[in-house]
Amino acid sequence: MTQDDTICAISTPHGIGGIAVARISGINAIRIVDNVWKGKTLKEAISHSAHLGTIVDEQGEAVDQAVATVYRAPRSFTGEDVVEISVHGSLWVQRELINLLVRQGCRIADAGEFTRRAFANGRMDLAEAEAVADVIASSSRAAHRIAMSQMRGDFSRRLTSLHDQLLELASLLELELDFSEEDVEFASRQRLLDLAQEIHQVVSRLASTFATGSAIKDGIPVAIVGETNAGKSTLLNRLLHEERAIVSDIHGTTRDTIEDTIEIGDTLFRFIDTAGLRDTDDTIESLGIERTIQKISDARIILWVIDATEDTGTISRGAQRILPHSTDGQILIVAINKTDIPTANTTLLSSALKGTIPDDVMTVDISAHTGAGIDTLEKLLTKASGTTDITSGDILVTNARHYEALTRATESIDRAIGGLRSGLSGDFIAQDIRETLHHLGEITGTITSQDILTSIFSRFCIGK
Ligand SMILES: Nc1nc2c(ncn2[C@@H]2O[C@H](COP(=O)(O)OP(=O)(O)OP(=O)(O)O)[C@@H](O)[C@H]2O)c(=O)[nH]1
Ligand SMILES: [Mg+2]
Repeated sequence: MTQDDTICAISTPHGIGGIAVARISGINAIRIVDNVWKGKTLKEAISHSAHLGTIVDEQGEAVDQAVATVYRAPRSFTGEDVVEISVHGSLWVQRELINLLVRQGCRIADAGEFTRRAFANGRMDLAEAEAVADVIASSSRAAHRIAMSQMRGDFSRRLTSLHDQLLELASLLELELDFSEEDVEFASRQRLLDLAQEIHQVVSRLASTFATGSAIKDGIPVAIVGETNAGKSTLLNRLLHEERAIVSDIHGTTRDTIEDTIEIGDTLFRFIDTAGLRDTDDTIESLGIERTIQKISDARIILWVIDATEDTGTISRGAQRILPHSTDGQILIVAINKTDIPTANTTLLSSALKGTIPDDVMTVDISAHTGAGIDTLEKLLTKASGTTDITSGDILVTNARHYEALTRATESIDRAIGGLRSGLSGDFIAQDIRETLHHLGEITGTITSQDILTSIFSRFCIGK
């Protein structure tokens, strides 16, 4: 991949639309477009100006009326000369325009190549570039909010400031090593320790936001669990507003897990319907129940569905089967279902529940069949997701690559702190600090191999 050539691609989704936008970036962008353009000469156009004209082929035949917007280097998305051409969104026009541009000397862009150029030209750092992909992929307001804050550079600024402070102290420490015979101390050990501890705190806190951050991005996993026939699949269908899972009065209808996402309020949830929990000799059903248990452990929210027409034995059985698999960070919500049936023991079951589960567990009476109580359940889910507590200034880590780098940075700064406390010699400490700097740099892209860049940008779509 070189930067000397001029690249082009359709940046709008593939298909027919009102308009389609082609993006051209590179040293010859403006000259190439002028060759296929009848209207104001773009070479003379000022940056950030839009012009109405006609795209014409080599024979002078009009391809389409179009608007060309000119951005001059370095004040463009990529940092190079960029022209964006809006044409009518016919597939033929789009194809013809790209063919024309290629015949005039453009190369079709690789996936993510525009953003890669923006990174290479210092228009954004790596974390910001990755956030562009997240903004495009965001499917809920909460996910969008996190991606936007990252694209604006909040996360990067935080890291860069830590990086710079640490670099300064590492340099002092290394200077000291050059004067080792003279036994001087340029870098105050106390200042170094204070800073290392501050960095440890910030970096480990950032790493700890990953569980929430990635759940918000991919959908908060909610495992719908309970005994067979409790109405789990009916509830899944109700929450998703579609007949996603098979419902029947036969116990053990659901064998495998079924999951799908839906946005409730600002938050994307991933609801997972599971095989009902009961004692069984059936091999397939047992495998399904094993999966249920796995889903209980992986979920952020456990939604325990109880059939209100059952006696209180259902509560002790359910508690024994579900609670041992849940962990500290998870939230339990209990839904007493089938309240529309006259024989429902709602009050009896509620009081039996009180003796079994902690007081702060949220419970709600519902009918998955009629929809009663579903509003309340949705409110409880939103509350349990924790997304309402997030404000726009909060930084949440959503990217597995960043999480890994932060975890490694935490480990190396931890070693540096240990070394400082035990009065270890400066060169060992400097080594651990360098390592921390390396991991922080991996996130913003100050230290990144070409292979990593290629793998990151290849996940983008063409035209981005
Ligand atoms: N009246 C009434 N019937 C319900 C309600 N929810 C579910 N049912 C019925 O209860 C039966 C079992 O529902 P399912 O949703 O298949 O139950 P499940 O928990 O998924 O059962 P398994 O897949 O076997 O674990 C079906 O006949 C549903 O129509 C409800 O709120 N009210
Ligand atoms: Mg089911």
